[in-house]
Amino acid sequence: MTSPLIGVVMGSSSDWDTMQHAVHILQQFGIAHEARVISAHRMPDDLFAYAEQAEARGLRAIVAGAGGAAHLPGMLAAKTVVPVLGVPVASRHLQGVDSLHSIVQMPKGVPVATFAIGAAGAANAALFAVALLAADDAPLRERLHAFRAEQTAAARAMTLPPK
Ligand code: RP5
Repeated sequence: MTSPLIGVVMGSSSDWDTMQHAVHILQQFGIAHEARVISAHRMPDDLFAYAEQAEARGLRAIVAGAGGAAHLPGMLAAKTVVPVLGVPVASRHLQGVDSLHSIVQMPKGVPVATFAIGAAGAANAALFAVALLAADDAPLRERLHAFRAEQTAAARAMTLPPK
């Protein structure tokens, strides 16, 4: 079995609807990855263990999604130098603005790269992880160029309803 290069973690199985978009991108690019639920406040010891082992396990980035008082990405980043890409999951009461502020407002010294709320953020976090890996993987970089070219072609082919 190939060792995962990218970890996708989330605070609850209820985050899967959002975080599956990150996993789909990694599958599309054929990136070895793993997906796990690690709740910062319900499984703090597991969070610490995951972060402490991430570097030795060969993880190159961790995509971490959580909602509400979303401390999972920040606490992972506090315990590892592996880049953490944070995805704010839309919450029921504040629609993810709480998650976004919790993740993006890291104090100086421990960065979390923060993406958009919801599915777009999850997909973009995974695409960013692919770009990180592509820095020293020429075939992967070619696939990333092809992915962008497909999007360009699709946008150019867009039509609007007649007047
Ligand atoms: C956070 O609380 C999770 O990331 C999730 O977004 C939110 C709600 O979790 P559940 O109550 O659905 O398990 O920890």
